[in-house]
Amino acid sequence: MNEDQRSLLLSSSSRFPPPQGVRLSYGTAGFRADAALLESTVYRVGILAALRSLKMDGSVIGVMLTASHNRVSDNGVKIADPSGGMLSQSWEPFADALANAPTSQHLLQLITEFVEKENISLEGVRRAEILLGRDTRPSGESLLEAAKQGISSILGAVAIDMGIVTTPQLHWMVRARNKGIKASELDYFEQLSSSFRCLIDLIPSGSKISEVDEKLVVDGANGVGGEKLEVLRKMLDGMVVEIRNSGKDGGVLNEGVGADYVQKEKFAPSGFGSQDVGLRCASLDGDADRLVYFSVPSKSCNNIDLVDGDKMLSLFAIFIKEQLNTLSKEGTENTSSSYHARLGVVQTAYANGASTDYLKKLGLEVVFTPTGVKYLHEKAAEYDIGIYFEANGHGTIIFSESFLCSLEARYQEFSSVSKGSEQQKAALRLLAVSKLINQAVGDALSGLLLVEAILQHMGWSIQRWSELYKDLPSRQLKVKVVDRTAVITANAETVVVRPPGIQEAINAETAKYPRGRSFIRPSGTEDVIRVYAEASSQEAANSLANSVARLVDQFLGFGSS
Ligand code: 16G
Ligand code: MG
Repeated sequence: MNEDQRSLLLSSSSRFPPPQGVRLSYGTAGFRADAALLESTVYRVGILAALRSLKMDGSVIGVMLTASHNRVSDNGVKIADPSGGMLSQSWEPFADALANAPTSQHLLQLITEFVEKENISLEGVRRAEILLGRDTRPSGESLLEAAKQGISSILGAVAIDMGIVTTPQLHWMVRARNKGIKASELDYFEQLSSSFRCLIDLIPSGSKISEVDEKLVVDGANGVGGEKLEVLRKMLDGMVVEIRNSGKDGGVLNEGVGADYVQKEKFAPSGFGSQDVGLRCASLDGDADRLVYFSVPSKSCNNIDLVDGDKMLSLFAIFIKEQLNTLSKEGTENTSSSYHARLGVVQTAYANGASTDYLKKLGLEVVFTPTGVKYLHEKAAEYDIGIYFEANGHGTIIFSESFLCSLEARYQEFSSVSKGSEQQKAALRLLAVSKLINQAVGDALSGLLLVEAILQHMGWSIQRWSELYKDLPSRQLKVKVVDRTAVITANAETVVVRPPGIQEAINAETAKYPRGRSFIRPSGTEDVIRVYAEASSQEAANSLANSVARLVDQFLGFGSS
C-alpha cells in the first residue's frame, strides 16, 4: 500500500469512529442494528466493497442499505457480489473484523494484511465500481454518505448512487452490469413487463379466470416495494392491481404490515380485513425481497389463509415441470434429440412437512440446506433449473447458462420446423420465466408477476392454489440462552450435535405427537435459539414447541450453568 493510500484511509476513518462497547456481527445476510450505531460500519463496508471489486478484476459490486422487515429505526447493509448474489462467504470473517476494528490504526493494519493475503493491488491503477442502493428508511441518506466516504478512501474506486431501490433491484443491476447488459431501473421494469406479457400471450385459450379473481390487492409494507410496484403497474396492461400500504398514506414501515408480519402472525395486515373476503392478496416485505400471498376466508375475523413460500415453490415447480414435459414429448422428428433438464427444488427445515411430501409425490428431487439465501442459492445453482424458497417468502428460480443456451437453440429449431407447436411454446415460456424471475436473488416484484402469470395460465383462483396441499399446523418460538453459539447443528439444521443429549431429548418429545417434527437452531440475526414444531393439530404443535423450548432452557438457559 503506498503512502497516499495509507494517509487517505487514516484521515477518512478518523471521521467514522466505531460505536463504543458494541460488537457488530455480519450475521446471515449482512449487518443490521439501530441506525444510530451504523455509520462506522457502513463506511467500512464501503471500503470492503471497493476491495472486493478490485479483487474481482474491477467487476461491479453492490452495497444495499436496508434492514428489510425490521423496525424503521433500524438499518443495515448488505453486499452484492459480481454475480448479483450475496457476498462470498469466504469474505465474511473479514467483514466482521473490519466492522469491529477499534481504531484507525487497527483498521489500517487489518486492511494491509488482508490485501497482501488476497493479492489485491492498492496503487489506484485499476478502477473499482460500486453501485449503491437504499430503501425508504430516513437514516438511509446519512448512511449513504458514509458508504461513499468508505468507497472513495480506496484509490481508483467510484460509487454510483442508484437511489431508492428494492434490494433485489440492486442485485439485478449488479448482475446485469457485469453481464454487460443494460442495467438501469427502467431496463429492469422493461424486462419484467415484457417477459410477463410474453407469458400472458402464451396462455392457452381454454384458461379463463373468473371475474372475482381478476383483481390482486398488494400490501406494500409501507416500504419501497409498493412505490416501485406503482411504477411497474403502469407498464402492465390488463393486470388489475390495487396497492395498499404504499407508504404514502402515513403508515409506518413494517408496523403491522408486510410479509414478515403476515407470515409469522397469520393475520391480515393493517388496511386489510372483512371487505377483502375471498380476494387474492399479496404482501411484500420492507425491501421487497420476500413475498407471500393470502386470502381472508371469512368476515368474522382477520385470520387469513396463508399461501407461503412453500406454496409458491410448488406452483413454480408444477408450471416448470409441465413445460419440461411438453418439451420432451416425441413427435418432432425433425428436431435434434431432446435435452434432459435436471430440475431440483431446495428447501430449509422450516418448509412445512406437507409441502415436502407434496413435492416428492410430484416426483421432484427435493434437497435441504441451512436457513439463509446464500445456502439455498448455492445449492439451487447445481441444477439446470433450481427452484428455492424459504417458507417466509425468500426465493427464486435459477437457470444454468448451458441449459438456457440449449433452450434457446431448441426454440430456434422449433421455430423453423414446427412453428406454433406446443413444444415451441413451452420453450418460449421457459425462456420468458428466465427473464421474468430475478436470477440474482429472490424478488417480490418479479415473483409476484410470475405467480400472476401462472395462475392465469392454470385458470386457478388463490383458493384452488392454496388447496394443492394442506399445511401441517406449526408453531415457532424463541428462547433466550446464555450462549447461542453453544448449539451446533448438522443435516441442514435438522439435528443438534451439541450440547450432547439435547437431540435425544427432543426426539423423545417429538415421538409423542402424530406427524410430529421439531428442530432448534441458533438464530443468525438475533441473540436467541429458535424452536420450530409441527404436528397434526395446532394444539399438538403448540404443546410440542413449548416442550422443546423448555428443553432448550434446561440445557442452555440461565439456570443451566
Ligand atoms: C436472514 C436471511 C433469511 C433468513 C433469516 C433467518 C437472507 C437474504 N436473509 O434474514 O433468508 O430466513 O435471516 O433469520 O439470507 P434467523 O437466523 O434470525 O432465524
Ligand atoms: Mg427483506
